[in-house]
Amino acid sequence: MNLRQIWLDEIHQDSRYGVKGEILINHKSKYQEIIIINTKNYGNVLMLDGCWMTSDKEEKYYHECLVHPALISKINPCNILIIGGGDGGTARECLKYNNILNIDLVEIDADVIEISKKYLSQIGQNSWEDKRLKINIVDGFEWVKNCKDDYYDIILVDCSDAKEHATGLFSLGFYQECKRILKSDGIFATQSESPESFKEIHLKILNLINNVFNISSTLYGCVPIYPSGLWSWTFASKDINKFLIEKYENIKSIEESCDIWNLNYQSGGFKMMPNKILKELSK
Ligand code: SPD
Repeated sequence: MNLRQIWLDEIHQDSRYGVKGEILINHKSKYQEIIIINTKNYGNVLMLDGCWMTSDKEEKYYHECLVHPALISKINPCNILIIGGGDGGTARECLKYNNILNIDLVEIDADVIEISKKYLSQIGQNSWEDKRLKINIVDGFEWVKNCKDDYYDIILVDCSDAKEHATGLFSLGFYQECKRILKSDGIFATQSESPESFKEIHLKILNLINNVFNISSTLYGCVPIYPSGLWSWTFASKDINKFLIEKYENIKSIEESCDIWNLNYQSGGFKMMPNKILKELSK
C-alpha cells in the first residue's frame, strides 16, 4: 500500500522540529496520542502527544547515555527499576550486562509497549522475551511510593517531558522516594531535558536532585530528533561518587557494543555543562 508522505512537527516554543514520512499508526490510548511515522532518515519515529520520543536510527544517542554511565560501575548482581522506557531501548542496553538479576519496567501506558513491539522492534529487539525483564503497567510515582526501602541497585527514569501524567516524575517527592528505595551504594539516573529548549525544567531537575542526593552530576550530549538537539542525563548517588569511578570492569565489551557512548564520550559529556546553566545553578 502506498501511504501519503506528510510533514510532521513537534512544535515547541514557536519553533518546529519536523520530519517527512508516512504515518503508520495514529492511535489514541487512555493517556495520550501515539503516532509512528516512517521516514527515510530516521526509520520509524515515535511521537507521543506531539513530542518526539525515539526513532530507529538515532535512539542510541539517548539510550546509551542514560544506561551506561550508571551500569558500567556496578560489579555486583543488580536489581534495576526502569520508570517509563516503553519502547524497550533502555531495557535492551541494561540487558547487555551479565550481572543483571531483575529489571522492573514500570510503564503507565500498555499501548506504548504494544505499538513499540510492533513498529520499533529494532529498538526493543529481543529484550521483551528476556525472563529478567518484568513489565508492570502502573504509574511510576505510585510504584516508587509502594516500594520497600533500599530495594534497587539502579533506578533509571526514561520518561516523557514534564507534562500531563509525567509531571510527578520531576517533583521533589518523587526524587525523595527514589532515594529511599535505592540501596546505599545504588545509582539514580534520569533524562533531565535540554539546557537549551527546556532550560527552566532542566534547572529545576538539577536543583531538586542536588538537594535530595549527596552526589549528582549531569552528562550532556545530543539527541538529533529532540528540540534543539542538545540533551542531558543526570546521575546521582547517596554518598561517595558511584558513577564516575576510575576503574570499570565491563568497559571493553560494552564500548564495543555501543554506537555512541564510550568512556571518552562520557568523560567529555560530564564536563559540558553550558556556562549559563552553571551560573544559574550557583545563584
Ligand atoms: N522531549 C522528549 C523527551 C523524551 C525522553 N524519553 C524518551 C523515551 C525514549 N526511550
